[in-house]
Amino acid sequence: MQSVLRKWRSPEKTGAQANPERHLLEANRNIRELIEDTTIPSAVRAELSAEFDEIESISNKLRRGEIHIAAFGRVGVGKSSLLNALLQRDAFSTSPLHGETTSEDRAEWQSLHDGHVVLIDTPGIDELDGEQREQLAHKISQRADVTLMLCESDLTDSEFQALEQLCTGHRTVLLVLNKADRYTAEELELLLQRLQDRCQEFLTPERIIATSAAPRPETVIRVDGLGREHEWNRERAPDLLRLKERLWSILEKEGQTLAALNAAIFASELDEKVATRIVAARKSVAEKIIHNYCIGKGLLVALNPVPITDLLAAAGTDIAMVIHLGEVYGFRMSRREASKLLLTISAQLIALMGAYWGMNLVSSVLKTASAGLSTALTAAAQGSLAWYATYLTGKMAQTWFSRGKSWGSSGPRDTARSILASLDRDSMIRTARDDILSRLKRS
Ligand SMILES: Nc1nc2c(ncn2[C@@H]2O[C@H](COP(=O)(O)OP(=O)(O)O)[C@@H](O)[C@H]2O)c(=O)[nH]1
Ligand SMILES: [Mg+2]
Repeated sequence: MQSVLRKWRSPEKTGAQANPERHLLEANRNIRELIEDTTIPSAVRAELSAEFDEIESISNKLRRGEIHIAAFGRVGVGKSSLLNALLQRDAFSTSPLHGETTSEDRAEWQSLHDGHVVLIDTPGIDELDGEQREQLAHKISQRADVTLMLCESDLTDSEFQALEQLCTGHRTVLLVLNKADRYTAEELELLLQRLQDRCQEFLTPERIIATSAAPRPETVIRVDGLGREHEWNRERAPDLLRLKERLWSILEKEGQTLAALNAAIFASELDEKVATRIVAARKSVAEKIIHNYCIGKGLLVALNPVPITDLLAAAGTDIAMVIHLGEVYGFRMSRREASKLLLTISAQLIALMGAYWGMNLVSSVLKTASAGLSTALTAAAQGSLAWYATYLTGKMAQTWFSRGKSWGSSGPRDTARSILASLDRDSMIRTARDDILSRLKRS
């Protein structure tokens, strides 16, 4: 299978800036290849259907030339207010009391020469528990081209964690200290300094910006000609100048590149996810196949006993098993190739187990048999050895396929050693014997 072996590299930002079209094309091609890859097991596809849908919508977003800016943060920090202030209209509902925004909400902001900017409002992160919050943070950072993480004072621990997580995804994140109107100039400077210090590992200072999305009216006192004081409230306009400047410089410089880059990162993350699931799915299918051949061979030998040493030699069923396992890993094997592989495998197993196989194992398995001296038991004992030998052979072959038709750096001997070491031989043989016995009784 191609996409497991082919490893997509996450595009570097600098590279993407140099050639956005190429990244866009690459992202789209990777997405298509992934969607059309017929070797992806249907179970894996079903499990990842949400991601495949997401990829589809990202690809539509790219086609429409949309850039998404999302506001993110605790309830009441002013996310909806900030987006409204950018839009200069009340597109998102705001509330002084509690989270007014319960789901993702969007509004179109401005047009760019090659697309337009969409603002996205999100529910407050503190309304959800830790795991959900993390998932939401991840989901938003996956989709949005620019994330505005809002706060209204120094960061709480959970805000800090959420921000750190957002920033690890290579995405563009701005930390916005909103409600700046509530602080004096000195307090604001100290707060910004504190945020810069705390976040220096993952945010440069120019990515931390103070705003007043919906400043409270200020109280003004005027003394008239008679020395009397007059007090009144003066409305204040939102202060978003620095944020707007920063956003526009990002959008102008990176614009569609940002969108293409994010799509590419998403596609490569999805590819990795699919690859991991495919590895797991293949493994479980391979296990089932090996198990079926074990039973088949075990019964065959139980019914037609052969000399024990022959159990380790390649036989027709083993060739079929190897070819079958190869298919699971996307390799088409000829009988000749399969026989050659089996020769290597049996050589390793004989070398490692020969002596033991000859004496201890046989007597230990036959121990129970000799007590009853029942032919069925003796046959089952032989069959269970065949079962075990087939299992080892299958495991060896599976390992070879899973490493891309290679023994890797360790070689076949070490591979056989570590497989043997990982198995509880006696209990496997007992299980095999019971299984064979019960099937023999049934037939
Ligand atoms: N003083 C002050 N209050 C603000 C500012 N921005 C928003 N608010 C108030 O904070 C409250 C919550 O705002 P909202 O936008 O609903 O927060 P959200 O839950 O993050 O969307 C509202 O009462 C807003 O008027 C600001 O810059 N300064
Ligand atoms: Mg809101």
